[in-house]
Amino acid sequence: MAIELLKESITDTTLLSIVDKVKNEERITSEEGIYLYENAEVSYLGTLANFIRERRHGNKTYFNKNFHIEPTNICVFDCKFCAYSKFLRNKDDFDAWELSEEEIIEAIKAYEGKDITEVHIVGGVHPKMGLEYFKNLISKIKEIRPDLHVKAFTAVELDYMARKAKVGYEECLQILKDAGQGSLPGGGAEIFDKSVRDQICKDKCTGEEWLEMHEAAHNVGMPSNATILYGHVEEPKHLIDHMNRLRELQDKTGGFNAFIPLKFRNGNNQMSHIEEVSVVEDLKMYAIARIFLDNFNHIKAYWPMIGRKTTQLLLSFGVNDIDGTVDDSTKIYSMAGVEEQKPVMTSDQMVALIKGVNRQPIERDSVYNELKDYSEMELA
Ligand code: V47
Ligand code: SF4
Repeated sequence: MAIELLKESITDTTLLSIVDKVKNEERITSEEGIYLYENAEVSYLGTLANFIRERRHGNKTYFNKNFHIEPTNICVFDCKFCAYSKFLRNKDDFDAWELSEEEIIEAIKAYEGKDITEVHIVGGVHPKMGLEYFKNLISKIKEIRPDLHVKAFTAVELDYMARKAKVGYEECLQILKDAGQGSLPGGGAEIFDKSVRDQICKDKCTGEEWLEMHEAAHNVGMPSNATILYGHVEEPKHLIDHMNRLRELQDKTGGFNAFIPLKFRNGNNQMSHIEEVSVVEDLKMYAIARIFLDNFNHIKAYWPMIGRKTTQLLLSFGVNDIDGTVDDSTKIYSMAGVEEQKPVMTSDQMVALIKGVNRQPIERDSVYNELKDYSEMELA
């Protein structure tokens, strides 16, 4: 077994004891997590992460059929890493948009008859689009497509909505849930540590508020995802602190579905002077996430962001989910410099990507019920 061979090839006692912990399904500590970032080579991390991935999921690799709607790219906040920062854009810019309710409904209707299972709604934090607007919007979407799972709004958008409507987090979420919202995406988390947040996104909700919002969502019965933004000014201790806080909340609520590392991209933002990290750092980030987050069932690579080739590699570094077919109106990544300018993959292409590295493609719904096994599907 690869993990036994790994033990034979290393002498470092801390790394050896981490192998034993992983084998025995024991949790690693934060100190050990930092030690991995600073001392473990990528093949060691890959072997351990892949061992955990295959113990949990075998070869199964999940994807879903979804599309994105981004109501606006106007934002009241100034995140230094984001092309939508209020310092870079205002509503009169030629490329600013704010979709009306009718336009969003039209976008939903355009998918009528297509076997899409999820719509992901997320965007800039617009000063005028509030709780009432989004409650009505979700109700209308569900009237047209009762079958569609609505995954919507980062904790940052929700925090702003709740404050403006002068309601508590749970009340805000209950209103949206009653309107038909199914879950929360994981955005807005960035890095929870205050000293990093002060440098990269000082004026939006704090790390503590992000966690509080997700706890409230789990309390009202809405599952959620969690993200981390890596590869900028943070250090290993901040990455581990971030994941540790998530691990603690997951122990308490069990409400997280997936963890999604997001690589910082340096196009069109106020941190463009920072060089993007290499693919080796990507592999390390995902592998350590898989090793550290022992109570998260799924580690997801968001392929429009990280690219198709790295996504294939990551399927051997802890990742078991690659998100959706993503017929995408999201510009947040294309503006930040990612290669995928209009990220769409058909389910055939998703299947080919997964089969290309000898994994088993499984279509899932938004809460990870298996819908279809594509193993036997002949590729065109
Ligand atoms: O919070 C913005 C990120 C996030 C940049 O839950 C950037 O299934 C890198 O969270 N470089 C929003 N990242 C998107 C998000 C998401 C995406 C896909 C799936 C799910 C899910 C959630 O986008 C923001 C921020 O961290 N972001 N600008 C940038 N330059
Ligand atoms: Fe606004 Fe979100 Fe971009 Fe921050 S990351 S500027 S909150 S859209």
